[in-house]
Amino acid sequence: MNKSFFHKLSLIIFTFSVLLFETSTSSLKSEKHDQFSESSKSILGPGLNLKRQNTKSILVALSYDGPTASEKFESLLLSLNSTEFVNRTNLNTKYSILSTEGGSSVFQLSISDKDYNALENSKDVIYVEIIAYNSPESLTRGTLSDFSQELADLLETPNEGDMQIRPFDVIDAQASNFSFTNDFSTWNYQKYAPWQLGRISSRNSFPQNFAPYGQEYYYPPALNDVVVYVVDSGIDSNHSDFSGNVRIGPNFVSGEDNIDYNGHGTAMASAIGGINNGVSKSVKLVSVKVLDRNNDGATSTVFQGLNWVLSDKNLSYPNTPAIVNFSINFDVFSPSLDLAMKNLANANILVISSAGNYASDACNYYPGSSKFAMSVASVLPGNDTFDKNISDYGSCVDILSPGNRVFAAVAGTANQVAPFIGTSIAAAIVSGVAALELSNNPGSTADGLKGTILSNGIKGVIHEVPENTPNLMLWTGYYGKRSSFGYF
Ligand SMILES: *[C@@H]1O[C@H](CO)[C@@H](O)[C@H](O)[C@H]1NC(C)=O
Ligand SMILES: *[C@@H]1O[C@H](CO)[C@@H](O)[C@H](O)[C@H]1NC(C)=O
Ligand SMILES: *[C@@H]1O[C@H](CO)[C@@H](O)[C@H](O)[C@H]1NC(C)=O
Ligand SMILES: *[C@@H]1O[C@H](CO)[C@@H](O)[C@H](O)[C@H]1NC(C)=O
Ligand SMILES: *[C@@H]1O[C@H](CO)[C@@H](O)[C@H](O)[C@H]1NC(C)=O
Ligand SMILES: *[C@@H]1O[C@H](CO)[C@@H](O)[C@H](O)[C@H]1NC(C)=O
Ligand SMILES: *[C@@H]1O[C@H](CO)[C@@H](O)[C@H](O)[C@H]1NC(C)=O
Ligand SMILES: *[C@H]1O[C@H](CO)[C@@H](O)[C@H](O)[C@H]1NC(C)=O
Repeated sequence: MNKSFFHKLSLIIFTFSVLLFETSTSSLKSEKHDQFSESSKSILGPGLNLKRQNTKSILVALSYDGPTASEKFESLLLSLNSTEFVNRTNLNTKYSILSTEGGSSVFQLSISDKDYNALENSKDVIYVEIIAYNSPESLTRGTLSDFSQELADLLETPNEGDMQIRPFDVIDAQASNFSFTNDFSTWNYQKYAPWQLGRISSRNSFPQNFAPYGQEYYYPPALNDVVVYVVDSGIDSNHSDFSGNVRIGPNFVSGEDNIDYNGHGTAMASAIGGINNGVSKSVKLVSVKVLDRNNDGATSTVFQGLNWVLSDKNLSYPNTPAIVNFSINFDVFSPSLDLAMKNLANANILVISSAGNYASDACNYYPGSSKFAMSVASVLPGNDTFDKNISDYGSCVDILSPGNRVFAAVAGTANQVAPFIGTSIAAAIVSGVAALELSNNPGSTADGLKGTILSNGIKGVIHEVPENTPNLMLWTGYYGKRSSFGYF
């Protein structure tokens, strides 16, 4: 990406982590993706590298800021009276500084059990956290035959009403309070759009329309630039779904180059801002790589990625509101990530999170359960039914969005797409809508943005929504004419 590209950004979105927006010229956005896998919670990643049985890799946060932080930390280590930390001259080789932000400093080091216990009880320590490898829920890859089989079934038992191309002239009009113009003649139109885009730009569903690219997508003109940071496994910017709107940012994964070997980040970015598959086609996506080829990320790596986003935003767009797309779900609470989330909230950055792919109570996972996050659960294609096989549910869910067999780009290919399954891609779609609103209302606060998306959700149309879960379907506000639907 050349520099002028960035100077024009007005919004920034991260997929894994953060979406920021800015007010004036161009928009850049990126998203993170989520993934699911029942077996992937708290996987011990290949990089954990425990040196000895009784040694832990930890993060330590101190309530010190600024240049004295290292000094304070070193004297803390010396006060442990450990054979490991006897020597002030080489002490600085024993740890690294991850952050001196938000009134605290965070250090990473390896430490024995005994020293760990002593450290935990030290004065001035805010928290000590053992570094865990966390897998976001994996995105499952579906196949096109999932759709064609449905289609074949339909063709065998044709239902005239379902198969015809119908004029969509009866409009269930209802004004939204999105900041978009409701002169729909100025909106953009994508024929042969994937189902997820057809669904969010209509108040009505298209019953039994399983055609992969058989719907129409209407979306408002972008007035300001939006930037999305996709804090994820990277983005394959060479894929044809991206047209130069991707900036490859930093890579925090050691031992891997800055390529998306997993495909999660690329799918997220595509669902947010891909030319063919994305909700907000003019956003700029910034890749922040924190997940490895197995889609694992250490708490420390994720923490660094989120902090980088904060400082990059501060540096480049100090007065720009932002959104963070946090598609990674953890089954353990992490104090350092909580701190990062709090810093994002303080910076007026909305965090959009997947509810989780465990088909259980979203309140048991983080950050979906966090009050900082807007949490997204998943809806099936074709029949407006809650994805009860996979999606987390419950009172911690804020909104429902397409999350099963959502079409997005496949990393490592020139132009392949695939249907992806998981609440992270449902969250990516919400991020795309957030980016659309920001593009038209760059001054929106994080709370205002969340309020706008929630107040325009369609109530009560999704079937089989579990108890205590809001029956609220994502909607972009389009209620203009459609030419037709049902191209198979
Ligand atoms: C370290 O040794 C000093 C001096 O013997 C003692 O005052 C202090 O309590 C010891 N600290 C720990 C953590 O054992
Ligand atoms: C302490 O530092 C000195 C000078 O770098 C070194 O020679 C010595 O081996 C160190 N001692 C320990 C216990 O690390
Ligand atoms: C894009 O393709 C080029 C040439 O094959 C390669 O060097 C580069 O790493 C690719 N970029 C990404 C982000 O994968
Ligand atoms: C943001 O930038 C300002 C001014 O450059 C600086 O004082 C502040 O510490 C920065 N904050 C963060 C979180 O980087
Ligand atoms: C909805 O469609 C899915 C396929 O996408 C199917 O598995 C499910 O049984 C359907 N549910 C209902 C209630 O029709
Ligand atoms: C849900 O699980 C059931 C039982 O395994 C399966 O028959 C059905 O196809 C699944 N539905 C979807 C939409 O994946
Ligand atoms: C739309 O209405 C909701 C609920 O009253 C509010 O939170 C939000 O700020 C409004 N959005 C706009 C753009 O006016
Ligand atoms: C946030 O990440 C989730 C996946 O974890 C993704 O589904 C969602 O779209 C992202 N939202 C934003 C605003 O980037």
